[in-house]
Amino acid sequence: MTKIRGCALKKVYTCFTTDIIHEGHLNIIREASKYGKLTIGALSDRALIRYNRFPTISLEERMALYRSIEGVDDVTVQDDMTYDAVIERLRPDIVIHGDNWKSGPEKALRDNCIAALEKYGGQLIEVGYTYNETVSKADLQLKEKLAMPEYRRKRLRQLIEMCPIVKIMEAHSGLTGLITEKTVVEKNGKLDQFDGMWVSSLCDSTDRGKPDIELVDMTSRLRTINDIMEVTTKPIILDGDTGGLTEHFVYNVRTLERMGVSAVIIEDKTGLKKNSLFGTEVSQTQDSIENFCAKISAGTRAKLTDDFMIIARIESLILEQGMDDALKRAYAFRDAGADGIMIHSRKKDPAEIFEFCDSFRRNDPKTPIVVVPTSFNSVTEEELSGHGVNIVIYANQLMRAAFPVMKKTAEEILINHRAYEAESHLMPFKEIISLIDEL
Ligand code: SPV
Ligand code: MG
Repeated sequence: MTKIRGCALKKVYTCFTTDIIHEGHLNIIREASKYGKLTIGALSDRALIRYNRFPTISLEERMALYRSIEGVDDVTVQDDMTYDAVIERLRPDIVIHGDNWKSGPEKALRDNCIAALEKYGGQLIEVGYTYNETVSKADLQLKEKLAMPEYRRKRLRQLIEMCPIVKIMEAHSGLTGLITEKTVVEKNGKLDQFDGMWVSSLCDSTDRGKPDIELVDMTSRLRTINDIMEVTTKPIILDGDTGGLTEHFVYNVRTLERMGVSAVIIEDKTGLKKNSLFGTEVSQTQDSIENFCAKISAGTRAKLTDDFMIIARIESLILEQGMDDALKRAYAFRDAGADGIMIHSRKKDPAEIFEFCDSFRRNDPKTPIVVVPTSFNSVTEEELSGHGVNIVIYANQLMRAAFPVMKKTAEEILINHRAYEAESHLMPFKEIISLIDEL
């Protein structure tokens, strides 16, 4: 306990994960100061990201904001979303928290907090969470801010700086965008979620019942992006196929950048593009280094911000042109202005991806590396990060997950002449629409 002017004041602690202060926070502070001397923990950027509260102001600004509130005695950094370390360090008599963490993934954080307090007889006090129109509006405004192009666009670069590996999930519609935006899991007391969305040419085409041969035009692709943007805040990487004609690519760079897309990945193929997962089973032509560099440079010149990234995708391993060719292209594309390199493979084993990354990283410690482990799917994010990968894209799993159940359901209804038998593997619509926000 802390002694001030002869009287014993209890040490009270609470953690804030917010960029704005509303009535709900003020209520917690009011309650907390009744018990003693209040320290607020400002959750670190890295932990905020996993907590679905992407920061719109810096940690220093958040700390200054918390410090300025009446009733706050001290502000410290809480590095991790779990409480044990900060509780051990500060040994507060009381931790104050809203009562909105008793169920769902956040319950693990509550359990962790209680266990840490129990070690020395500390106490958890939970105050009723303030649900009212002003608080909901403030939460919504913060979310809307994150959806604005200038915030969304730069978020990928910020994530690359902040995370050991950025995890991107495929989305091809508003609904799959919402799944990517909102899915949170708890494992070993930590929360986790995806960092952003990949708008795949394969899934965008397949969703329209079309082949993945650059047949779905940019106007349609932009509509998919817009559908996703309407309901999400996380950054978007567009699969830009070959980038098309350089003369068209520069206009598309401008459009994507203006919309708030964070990156476009273009692949070094020319002529009729086929999906890489076909490899050499179909005829595909790799572009020359010179031509592709010219396309990258033109795109780079067209960009208006440093936030937007043009990432060059190398198809040498897919087209069996060898590791040396892949590496030669990587350095050439980087020197032409590419903001990142995507290396692709359709081998089951990640060995050639590791070899590429290790060689590239020996000469270039910084340029972001992107991989798409569809074929080499046994590889873990930790292993990829250990070989210098910055972004992992799960390029088609949501679509492949939905398809078998849709097909089975259609067959069952046809066989049974009713929907009853299919019901057991269908989600009630009430549950699906719980994802959809109401204004
Ligand atoms: C896509 O998702 O459309 C891709 C990745 O380009 S792959 O299908 O692996 O080529
Ligand atoms: Mg594609």
